Amino acid sequence: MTTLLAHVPRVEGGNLPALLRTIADAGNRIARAVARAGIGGGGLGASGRVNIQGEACQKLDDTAQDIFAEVLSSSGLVAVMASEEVEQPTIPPDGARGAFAVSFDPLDGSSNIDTNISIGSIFSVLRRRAPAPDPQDLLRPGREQVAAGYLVYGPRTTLTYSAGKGVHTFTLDPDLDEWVLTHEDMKIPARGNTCSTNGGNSPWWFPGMLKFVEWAKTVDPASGRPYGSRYVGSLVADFHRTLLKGGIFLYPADTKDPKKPEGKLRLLYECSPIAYLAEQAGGAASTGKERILDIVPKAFHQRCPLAVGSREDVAQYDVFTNQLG
Ligand code: AHM
Ligand code: MG
Repeated sequence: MTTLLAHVPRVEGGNLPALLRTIADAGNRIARAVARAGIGGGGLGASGRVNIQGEACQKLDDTAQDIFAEVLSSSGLVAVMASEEVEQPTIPPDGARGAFAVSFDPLDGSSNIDTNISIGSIFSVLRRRAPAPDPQDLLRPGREQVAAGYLVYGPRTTLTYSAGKGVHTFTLDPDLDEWVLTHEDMKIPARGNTCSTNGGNSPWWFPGMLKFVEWAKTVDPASGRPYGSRYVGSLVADFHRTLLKGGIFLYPADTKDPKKPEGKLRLLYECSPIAYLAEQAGGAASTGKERILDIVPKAFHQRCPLAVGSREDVAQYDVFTNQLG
């Protein structure tokens, strides 16, 4: 059996297989917490904490954050880490030994937690560049990632990762408590027939986005339109479907909230790792104007418009946004 440790390629200067194994262990623990939530009256609902984004945190957000922070801090592999749930990046006690700068969203799709819909964790890995652990090391374009991936806590617990040599998925065997390689060298179809977006935001969309969704709904059998509509509201689940079946996921910039002119999703630990996986699978990821992986981050919790999936669908979206804004 191919183990995760044996499957992850080595990189110079740091033990990447061990880091991925550490993240998989965190995912295994979070999956158990997710599966047990509600039993005995605990685990579900809001924790009372409000995060840096002004969002009400769920109890499982806090649990997942604690697990990720604990395993990464004690791994000896991490120099600095940023989380959706923590305002400033943190440096583990032995960060000076760490070869990697890691950004993560410990529990993505929080609004779905209480309804037993698939949720997950997302991570992005950069090589440490600074001589000493330095939060600024995290503010580098996504094309510099040495690995990225996500876990899905759904009907199955899966870990999908890339370390620059394709995209692969391991599935947790609950009987053996082992990660089993189930999908190797995954490729996104060049074109799909699904459009995934929160249509409730359409009153605030820009003309290019409105045009694309109208295009996707237009009857044109020759090009497989109209596209079907699928939207879970958990990025990990929506992207995983897109990876397997093709199509496009969109969370565009809009005018809904002047405090969020770039849409909702965050660059460091949502858009950038998902874009890396998409490109590794032969797909594309764009803001509508530029490649996600070329954006140089200015802030740890920076937001970013995202169009990701089949390369021909993303290219069509880029055409409309460049023409119409
Ligand atoms: P979260 O990290 O707080 O859960 O927020 C990110 C999630 C994504 O998983 C998903 O794509 C998006 O928010 C859904 O947002 P909306 O409810 O506005 O459609
Ligand atoms: Mg998220």
